[in-house]
Amino acid sequence: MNNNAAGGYCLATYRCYDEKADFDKKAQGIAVGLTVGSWTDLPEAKKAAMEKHLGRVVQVDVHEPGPGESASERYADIKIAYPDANFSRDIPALLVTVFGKLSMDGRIKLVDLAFSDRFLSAFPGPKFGMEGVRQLLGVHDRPLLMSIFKSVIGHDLAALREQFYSQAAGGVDLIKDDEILFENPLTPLEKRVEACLEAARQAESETGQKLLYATNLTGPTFGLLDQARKAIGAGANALLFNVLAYGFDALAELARHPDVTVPIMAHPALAGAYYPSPYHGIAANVLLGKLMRLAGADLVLFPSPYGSVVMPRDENMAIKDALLTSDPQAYTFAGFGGGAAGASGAVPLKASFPVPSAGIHPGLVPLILRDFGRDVVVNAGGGVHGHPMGPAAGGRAFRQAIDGCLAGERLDEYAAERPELKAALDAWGLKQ
Ligand code: 1AE
Repeated sequence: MNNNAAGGYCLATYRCYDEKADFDKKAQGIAVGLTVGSWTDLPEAKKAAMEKHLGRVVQVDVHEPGPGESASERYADIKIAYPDANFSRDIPALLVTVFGKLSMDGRIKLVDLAFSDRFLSAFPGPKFGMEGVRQLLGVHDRPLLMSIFKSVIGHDLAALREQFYSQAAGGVDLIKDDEILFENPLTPLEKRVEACLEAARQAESETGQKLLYATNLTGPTFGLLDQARKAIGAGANALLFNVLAYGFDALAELARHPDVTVPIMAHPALAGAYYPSPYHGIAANVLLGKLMRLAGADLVLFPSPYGSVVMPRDENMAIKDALLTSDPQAYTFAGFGGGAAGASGAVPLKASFPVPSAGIHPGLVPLILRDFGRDVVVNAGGGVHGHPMGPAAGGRAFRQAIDGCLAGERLDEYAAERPELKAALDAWGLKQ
């Protein structure tokens, strides 16, 4: 199938550092080098034929270092439009085009992407999205709470089941596998799902609360779909997936497959190899925001600005915006005849649930809700399991913290009559 017929252009924005470069020339070099290869040397007749494949420089914004800034801080924000005609409508083709060889060529970082309507239309995005996950759980009016399995390697099914139940009993909405739990003889996928779902049913019968269990989808890439079918056949109602270890296309193929009938939760393992440097890699809002949503993640985990693995707050808010926005301008580039941005009037992708994670404890809930509002999953491993009164109390402490914040209360006062929350605040402190 020819799926790369001419349409619009996808727009890549780079921040490029160089002490002396002529950034206009550099931008032209990228636009030509990553598309038709050479331009000025082409005969006129050839130029006419190649024009539709030529990259276009859209903008070059130079930042000259000010007083007190080092010359090495000289940079330009460069926007280049790449014709859809050059690449098939999949994320690997797009990434290799806009940042393949270029990613290794000096101090340059891919800081944003916008897509032609035509490119976007090849991606169904999240099958459930944030609202779909809420519907499965029947919870619409508050942030969700997720707990992470901890200490799972080397444990058998009975131990896993017990750990699942103790988390579930505290009133969490979701439980996810640890991302380092792979196929293993003690807790093989189908048996693990059966044991955990049985514990979930027991907890549900006691708490009246629905629960999703995201089991870790692992193994060789070509076997992932069969593994997903097995997990779902055994009753799995969500999947966890280490997207960056496999590539965005693996997620996209799973998410769009009709047999994958449960939400997919994207884990950010390996993301630190891509986003933290100001000079290299792919910015967090692209990596953990736009591309995760485009590829179909229903929930996306990423470090928060407040926990044990810290990401700057502005980067965090940019991920949140990328996952939630319905503004077509954020995703669509309509230049050079690419068609109206979001002809439908909104980003044609369901929103993905943001899940700021790592080192989260109940005393951080006020900050999470301040920054994310209700559209967030509060997620913790150690903050549930390490609670001084046990994991069930850990879950309850989080739920109390969420309720207290939604009621507009100060958590130190709200905790006075709630021993679980009080114990958590005594153990880990409070930031509000
Ligand atoms: C950013 C990913 C967080 C994660 O997967 C994880 O396991 C967190 O555990 P805790 O909450 O830091 O114990």
